[in-house]
Amino acid sequence: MVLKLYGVPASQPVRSVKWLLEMKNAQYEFVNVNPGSPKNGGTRSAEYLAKSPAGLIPLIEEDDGFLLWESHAIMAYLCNKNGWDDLYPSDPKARGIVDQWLHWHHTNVRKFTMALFAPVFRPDLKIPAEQQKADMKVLNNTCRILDDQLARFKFVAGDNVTIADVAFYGELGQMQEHYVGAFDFSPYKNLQAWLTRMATLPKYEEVNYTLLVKLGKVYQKLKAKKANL
Ligand SMILES: N[C@@H](CCC(=O)N[C@@H](CS)C(=O)NCC(=O)O)C(=O)O
Repeated sequence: MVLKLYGVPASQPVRSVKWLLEMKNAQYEFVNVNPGSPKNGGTRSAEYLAKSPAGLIPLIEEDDGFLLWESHAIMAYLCNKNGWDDLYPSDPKARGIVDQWLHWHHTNVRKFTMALFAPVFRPDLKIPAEQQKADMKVLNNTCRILDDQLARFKFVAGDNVTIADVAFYGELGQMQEHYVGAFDFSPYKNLQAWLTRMATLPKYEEVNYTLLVKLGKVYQKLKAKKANL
C-alpha cells in the first residue's frame, strides 16, 4: 500500500500537499472524501473522525497506520522523511524562515479562502457575516506585507521556492482574474509577478491549471445564484 492522501482537489490545503507530491513524482493514492458529510466517505463520519478528529482535509495515512493532518505539518513531514531539502531547507535559520511564513499563513493568507471562497462554495459552513467582514480586513494588509517581501526576494521565504510558496499559492492562485476572479492583485506588482512565476513550476498544469479554470466557472455560477436569491 502506498501513502494515502485524503481530500478533494478543490480544497486549497489538499492541493498544496498534492502539488508537493506531484512535483517530487512521489507515489501516492488520492482518496476522495466528502467535506462536511456525516455519511460514509464524509469528513464527519465516525470512521474519518477517528483518523482526523477535527474532521479536516488533508489527511495522510501511511501503510504502518501513521496518520497526519494539517497541510503544513504534512508537507514538512514529507520533506523531512524524503530528504526534500530543496523545498524545506535543513539549515535551522533557513528552515526557521520557512516555518515563520507557514505559521503566518494560517491567520493571514488563509483568510482569502475564508472571506471570499468558502462563503460561496461552502454555504453549509454558515460563516457569520461578521466573521467574513473581519476576514476581509486582513486581505490588503496581507498583500502589502507579501508584496514588500517579494520586492526583495523571488519567493516567499527567499530566492528559492519552498513549501511556503506551495501553501500560499493554494489560497492566492485561485483568486486571480483568470480563475475565480475574486480579488484584484493589480496594486501589488511583486505579488503578481510571483503568481506568474509560480505557474512555471513543475506539475503546475496537472495540479492547478485545469482545476482552477473549472473552479472559476463553478464559482461564478454559484455567486450569480447567491445574488439572485
Ligand atoms: N489548517 C488546515 C485547514 C484545513 C481545512 O480547513 N480544510 C477544509 C477544506 S479546505 C476542510 O477540511 N473542511 C471540512 C469542513 O469544513 O467540513 C490545513 O492547512 O490543513
